[in-house]
Parts: sequence; structure tokens; C-alpha cells
Amino acid sequence: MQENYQPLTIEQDAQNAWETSGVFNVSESSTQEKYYCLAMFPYPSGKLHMGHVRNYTIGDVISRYQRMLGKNVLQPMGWDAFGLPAENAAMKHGVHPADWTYENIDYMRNQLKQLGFAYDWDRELATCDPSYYKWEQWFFLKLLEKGLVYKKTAPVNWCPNDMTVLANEQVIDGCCWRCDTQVERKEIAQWFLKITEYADELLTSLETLDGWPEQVKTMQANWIGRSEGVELDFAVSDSDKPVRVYTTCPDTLMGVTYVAVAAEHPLALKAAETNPEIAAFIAECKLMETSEAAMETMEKRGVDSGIKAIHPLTGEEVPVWIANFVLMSYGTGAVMSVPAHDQRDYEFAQKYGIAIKQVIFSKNGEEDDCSTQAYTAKGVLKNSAAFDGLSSEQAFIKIAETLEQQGKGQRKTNFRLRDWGVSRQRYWGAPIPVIYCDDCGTVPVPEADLPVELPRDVVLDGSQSPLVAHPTFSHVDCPKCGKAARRETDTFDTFMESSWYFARFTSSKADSMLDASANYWLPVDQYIGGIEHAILHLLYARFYTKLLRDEGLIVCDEPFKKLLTQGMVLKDGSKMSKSKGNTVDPQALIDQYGADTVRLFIMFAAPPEQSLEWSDSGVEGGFRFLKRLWKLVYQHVEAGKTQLLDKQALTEEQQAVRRQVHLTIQKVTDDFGRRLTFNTAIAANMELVNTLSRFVDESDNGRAVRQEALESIVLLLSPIVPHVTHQLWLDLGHQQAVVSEQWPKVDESALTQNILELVIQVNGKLRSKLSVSVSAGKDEIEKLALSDEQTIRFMEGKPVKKVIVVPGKLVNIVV
Ligand code: LSU
Repeated sequence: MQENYQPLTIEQDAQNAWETSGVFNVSESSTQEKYYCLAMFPYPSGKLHMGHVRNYTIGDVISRYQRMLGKNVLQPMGWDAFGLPAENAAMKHGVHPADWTYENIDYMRNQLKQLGFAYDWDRELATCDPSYYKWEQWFFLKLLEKGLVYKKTAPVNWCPNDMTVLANEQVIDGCCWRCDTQVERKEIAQWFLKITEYADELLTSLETLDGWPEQVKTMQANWIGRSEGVELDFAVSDSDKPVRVYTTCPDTLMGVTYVAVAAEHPLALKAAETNPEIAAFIAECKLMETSEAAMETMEKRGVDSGIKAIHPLTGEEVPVWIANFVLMSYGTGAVMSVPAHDQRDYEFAQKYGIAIKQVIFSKNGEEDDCSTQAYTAKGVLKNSAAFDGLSSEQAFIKIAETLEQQGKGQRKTNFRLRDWGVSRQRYWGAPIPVIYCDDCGTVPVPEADLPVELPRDVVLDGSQSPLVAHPTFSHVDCPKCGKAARRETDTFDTFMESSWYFARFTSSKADSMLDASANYWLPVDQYIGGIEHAILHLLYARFYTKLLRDEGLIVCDEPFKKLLTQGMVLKDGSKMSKSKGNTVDPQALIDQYGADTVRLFIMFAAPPEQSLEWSDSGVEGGFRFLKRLWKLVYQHVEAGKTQLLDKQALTEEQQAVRRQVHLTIQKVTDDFGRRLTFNTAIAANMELVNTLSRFVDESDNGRAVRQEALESIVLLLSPIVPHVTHQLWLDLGHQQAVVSEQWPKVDESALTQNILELVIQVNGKLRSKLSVSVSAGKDEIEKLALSDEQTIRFMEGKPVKKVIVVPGKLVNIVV
């Protein structure tokens, strides 16, 4: 055996061995239980970030552990390859987005291989490959057939100078990131997926996800935002068309003092015809970002339309205001405003001098004054005519019933969730497979013509998408009538690709979207990724799973049985980022220490869900530990062959070591399987290494105990540091590679042998531990404690005043 730990050569050897034997390339098996472990696949942005290394190490440790339990483990890897960064890089460096992407993939793939991740590389996929997005296009057309896809106008960020649509992240303080021109809102026709059709199921089936963090389920539920309320009509003076609103607080109906409508609402447009001030306000509303975040924070502004609405119950007139915080694309584009009981309405009413009428008062005497802010709690009704004295809850029902009886409204369940707009006015994405013909209208691309490939011969210059002028897009024969037609030039949102990649991994070579293997592997047993995907990606993947199920392609209802959201990697207390200049390059560490040290440090520094503070000395400590383990094995192996363990003839010390070995197996198994706390699993192994360093016993049975202990450590650590353990396992005399070994089992007899562990205190402070047989008397325990090396050190040569023995627990030596 090599005397020194040389990570770079042993890592290369281990990786070669795995590749040659193909151990991680799996297929369906009728005899083995399957386990599908997946970490969120990366954007090929350049090189691996430490956050990636953490994410993928966690996935790899879980996969390798499950393999050792005897399961058929699938762990695939691929590339979320479309998206804006490739276009930006292309413009900045003058390279083609495809070249940039594939170069990054090559570089990052090599890094993943250096880290020794147990991937089935045969299933690798890149979403920008036509053989991948062909099926995405195919499925889109299925959904179109089913009416689950439709087109409607929706606002985008528009730069009037560059004549281009901007993504939300390209709008900086309301201006174009490239030319600083003020961004406008522009309505254009776009494709939508009817996720709202599945809103109810997406909400209720959250309850089946026992293996998900509560926090993520709550975020999903809030995003879906199911609410019970009433949809009701306000008649409009001088008009036969009422204005329709939705409210979740019908109990406050008697407190309505105005109605607010969106700038694009028909009432607003009507008012603008005769009023230039209103027309100007509406034009201004167009100069607004479309992001929800921007809507939240912007100043709330409005203008009185001059139109009056009639309160449905009192018959009183209330003004109709045009407000920038009401969106036409949201609900009915109009809301009833109750300033006394809604803070946003309150601020708006204060600003424009609109009446505030309090109708809810507190039940139990708490502060309910509305003179400085809205009172938003439930309570009892006053100033509400026939409803006076009712509680909010009673009034909800009574007012809803009254409106229903009078035919002015009805109860309605609403969802906050909107349909998913999937059109992006960008080049580097999957083309949306439809054709526009002047005669036939929107024509789906025939299945035989799929995929609609993204052309390579384009130049990106930051103005409109090069697809618009590209000859294969600007001119195509209509599949129906054969006349000249145009292709859709928008491409899909990249979340379309990441919504089903987990399923494609199961059928990566299939000449169909999915094949029968999907039902063998799905659902994913363990999914691991960042909390930044808690809402959209996970919701879309859940939605897609239901779509695939309803298309008959898979049978499961949910894609991810268990979800682990790993914490961030921090340096000096803040997230590693290029702009802060506090990144640590994984490559430099791999080159210096080897992959195992990086993996060990990452898994040791924190439990996976917590944030991890980077520490150079921690990395160094991890490296020292591996060297120590290597040395222990080296010394043991060099001393010759070991005899078989004779369990009947163990000394007390040998029994104590065995007991610790099996307690460690027990603890680490629980840490890996149930708790997913790998840091404590590593700590337990480190303690065992400490014990072995102190265990000097060259008898046959002593060496046999050490062999068993070293083998256990190697097996238990092999998911975390797979390369060094690969080598050590061979050095310990095994033919079979450690990856193909079974996870060690606890020998119950080692735990229950007649040995007790006591702690030794010196002057009440914990200083050492002592293993004694159950039958040992007080005198014997006292004698053993006083001869314990570590205890003697802490006694500092002082005379013993008193020894207190608490049988089965502790020995306290007072000096
Ligand atoms: N391609 C998407 C993505 O986030 C995922 C797809 C399923 C929508 C984690 C960190 C991140 C994610 C970092 C995984 C960088 C891949 C990444 N990560 N910290 N791709 O390349 O934790 O949470 O950005 O789970 O600094 O790595 O990230 S990604």
C-alpha cells in the first residue's frame, strides 16, 4: 500500500474504475427496488459555483447510500441550456449562443466528472438539443388540441429605442439595461398554458406531499391563492352595462365608497374619449413595468373618471376611479374599494380625498379606530342597515345570499394563480411550433415536420429576435392550404424545458416523448435544489406531471416524493457572488486537495438545509482527517494479515471498541436515511478514528477488531468520500469495489455486551470516558478511573481528596 495519501492519482483511478465497469449506468430491474435521486440540473453558465458543488454532492451522497442499501439507483445529469445568459454572452463576446453553451457544457461536465458524481452519463441531455425540444413542441400541440393552450394579449416590457421586448431582469429602475431608455408596457399576443384549470388539484394534492418541507408547501399554496368570495355587479349611470368586481370581503360591502378600474378597462377608455387628462393618465400607465414586484412597490395613483357606479344594495352613487394598481389582466379589471377596511384603498382614499366609511367594529374592545389607518380585522357590522349587529362571518353569508336573491352577484371561489404565459420574444429558446396563414389563421405544425429547429445562421444585435427576419421563419408554406405563411417567432419560456426533464431522463433515448420506463422510475424519490425554485419551477413541474398523466404518458400524480432544499454557501456571512468578489472557485480546491476533501468539507460544515459558511481552515481540517485515516489503514495493513474475529474471547477494551463501531453504524444509518444530517455522521466516524488511534492492541483479536472498525469507517464514509474509500477498501484486502458493497449492518450483540460506558469528571468537569463491565464493583471502577491516562493528565499531579462513583453513570474525582 502507498504510504502517503495522494488524492489526485487515487481519484483518477477510482473514476476510471467506475467508468470502465459502468456501475452507475442503470436499467429497469424487476428484482430490485428502484430509487430515483435527482438534483436540479444546472444552467450551463460557465463553470461550477460552490453552490452547485454542494447541491450535487448532497444528491450524490444520498444516491450512493441508497445504492449500498441494495436499491437500483438512477442519478442522471443534464443541462438546462436555453435562456437569456447565452444571448447576453453572445452579444458581449461575439460568439454564437450555441457555441457558448456547448463549450460551457463540456467544461462543466468535466468538472462534475472530477468530483466523482455517480451519474448515469448515458442519459445526459441538453434542452437545446432538437431531440429534446422536439417532444416539448409535440406535447404543446397535444395541449393545443385539447384546448389547454390558448393565445391572448398580455403586457411585455418594451424598449422603444431598441425596438425590442425586455425580460424583467433587463429592466433596471424602469429603464432599458442597454440604452437606458424608459421602458413601456406593450400589449402583444402571446401563448398561455391553462394551469388555472389545475389550480384546485395543484392545491389539494399538496396534502399528499409528506416528504416536502412545510415552508415550500405553504409558498405553493399562497401562490395558488384559493379564496372564497362574491362576484357582484355595480350598475353604471347612463349605461346598461354594469361593472363587475370580485371581493373576498362581502361583509364590508356597505363600506364601499368608490370603484377602481384598470387603465385598459372599457369604462376608462370611454372616459378618455372626452377627457384629455384621463387619456394622458392612461398613456402614462403604459409606461410601467410588468413585473409583479414592480407593481407592489410603485406609487399608487389614479384619476376620477367622472363616471358613477350604483351601489347594489344602497342604490347610492359612488365614483369610478381609474387606478394604476388595478390590472386588466387580473380578475375583472375592476375592484370595489373599502378604504376603512383595506390599507391600500385607505391610502388611495386619503390621497384623493375620497370618503371613508367604517362598517366593521371590533368585537372585543380592541382598537378599531379608522382615523389613521384601515381596520382590517373581522368584527361586528354597524352602519350597515339590515346587516347591523351581524358578525363578519355571518354578514359574509347574509350579504352573499341577498346579492344572489336579487340577481346582482354570486358566491365564487377564486384563485390568485394566473395562466402561464410561455411566449418569449427571444432567439435562444425552443421555437413555438405554429404557423400563421392569412387564410387559415393559426395552423399547428404537422407532427411529421417536428422538430421546428432553431436556425444557427443568425446575428444577435440586441434589437428584435433574428427569427423575425430569418428566411425559414418569415416564409413557410401553409400546411393546410399551401400558400405563403409565417412561422411563430417567439420561443418557449425555459421553464417549459425544466418542467419535464426529470421524466425524460427515464426515457432519454426514446423515439417518443416518454416510454414505459417512465412508470418504472417515476416519481423521483428524492429531489434536491435551491429554495429559489420553491414556487415557479416546482409548480410547473407538478402541473406538467398532471398533464402527462392526463395524456396517458405516466401514471403518477406528483413528480417529487421528497424534496430537500439545500441552504446557501456563504463567505464572510454573505452569499458568494461575483459582484461581491467573495467567491471560492471549486476548481482551485479540487486541484489542490482533491475532490474528496471538498466533498467532505461541504458535508461536514452544516446540515444540508442550513446555510454553510465557507472556511479555508475547515477545508484544511478535512484534508488532515483523510490523511489520518489513510495512515491508520496503512499502519494496520503493513503489519500483516488479520485473523478472524473471535467474539467469545474479547477483552473489555476490545468489546468497548466493537461497541463504538456498531453504535456508529447505527447512528450513521439513521443520519443518512432518516435525518439527512451528514455532518453528525461524519463527526461520529471522526470519533471512531480517535478511538482507534488510542487503541494499541496487536493481539490477533485486537487486530481483528481494528480491521472490522476500519472497514466500517470506510463503508460508512464511502458515499461522502468515494475515491479515497475506493482505494482503502482494496488496501484492506477486498476484491470487490466498495461501490458494490452493502451498507454495514449493526451487530446487536456488540451493543448489548456487558460493557457500560461511564464518564469521568475531575472536579465536576467532564474529562474522559471509561468502559467497564456491568459487574464491576465500586472499587474496581475507582481503580480503573484513577489509572486512565487522560484523567491523570487533568488531575495535574494533585492528591485525590475524594472519589464519588455513581454506578452506571459517572465517576467524579475531587482533587
Ligand atoms: N436550471 C435551473 C437552475 O437553477 C434549475 C431548473 C430545475 C429550473 C443550486 C446553488 C441551485 C439549483 C448557486 C442548482 C448556484 C442548479 C446554484 N445552486 N447556489 N440552475 O445552475 O445552490 O439552487 O442555477 O438547485 O450559487 O444549483 O442551479 S442553476
